[in-house]
Amino acid sequence: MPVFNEKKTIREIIAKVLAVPIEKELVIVDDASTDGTREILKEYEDKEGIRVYYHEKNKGKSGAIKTGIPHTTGEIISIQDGDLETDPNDFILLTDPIKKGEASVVYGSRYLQPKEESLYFAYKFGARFLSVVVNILYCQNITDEATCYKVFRSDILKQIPLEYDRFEFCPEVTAKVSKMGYKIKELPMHYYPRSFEEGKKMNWRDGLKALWVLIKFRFVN
Ligand SMILES: Nc1nc2c(ncn2[C@@H]2O[C@H](COP(=O)(O)OP(=O)(O)OP(=O)(O)O)[C@@H](O)[C@H]2O)c(=O)[nH]1
Ligand SMILES: [Mg+2]
Repeated sequence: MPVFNEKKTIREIIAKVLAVPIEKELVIVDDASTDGTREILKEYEDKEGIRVYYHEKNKGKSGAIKTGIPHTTGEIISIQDGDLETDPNDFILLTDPIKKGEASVVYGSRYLQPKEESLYFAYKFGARFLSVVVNILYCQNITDEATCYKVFRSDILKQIPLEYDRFEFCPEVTAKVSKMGYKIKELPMHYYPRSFEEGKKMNWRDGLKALWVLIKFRFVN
């Protein structure tokens, strides 16, 4: 769980993750939060099943994920954001194909659920457009490249050298698992989008950067 300034939601999302009836550990990386999140996380340091790590300087979502990955011990790794946009109960469905050996990489898609929701048109358009780019450049068949529910067999994720630090985790990991030859399986996930007022921080520049990263890794190793 990469976390940056999520004091309003951090307690609730941790409780929700812990309540999911599957065997798990929660590795939290605080990305040098300045809003009091860090102080809240201190309370969780000794709690069973949770480990907390802290960045001294803010790096970005990918940077926090990179710090967390080597500290995981399970057979499956999923990213979980520190906000309340997702429902951790979806992990039951999303981990199932990996447990059964039917897939190695599973993405939750916000666009495969019957009640599709996205607060801002530009985000939806951007996510769909980036998915089409992935499908063309990397021969995948996905609808939601930017989803935060990306679930991996952990040996695969641990092999991937991640270069970027900010929001490039999604395009970089998608490009790299594709180049390793893995077919991404998509399943529906719940999604409760938050607004900028509620703390959303991504913007159109992150979308352009994602496009650039997808094109770059198609042609460069
Ligand atoms: N914006 C931002 N988020 C960070 C950073 N470091 C870690 N994060 C965490 O990364 C996650 C995603 O950030 P969000 O701002 O929710 O981004 P989003 O627009 O919902 O995009 P998604 O990645 O699709 O969830 C959250 O859990 C953040 O707390 C950082 O430096 N900036
Ligand atoms: Mg979010």
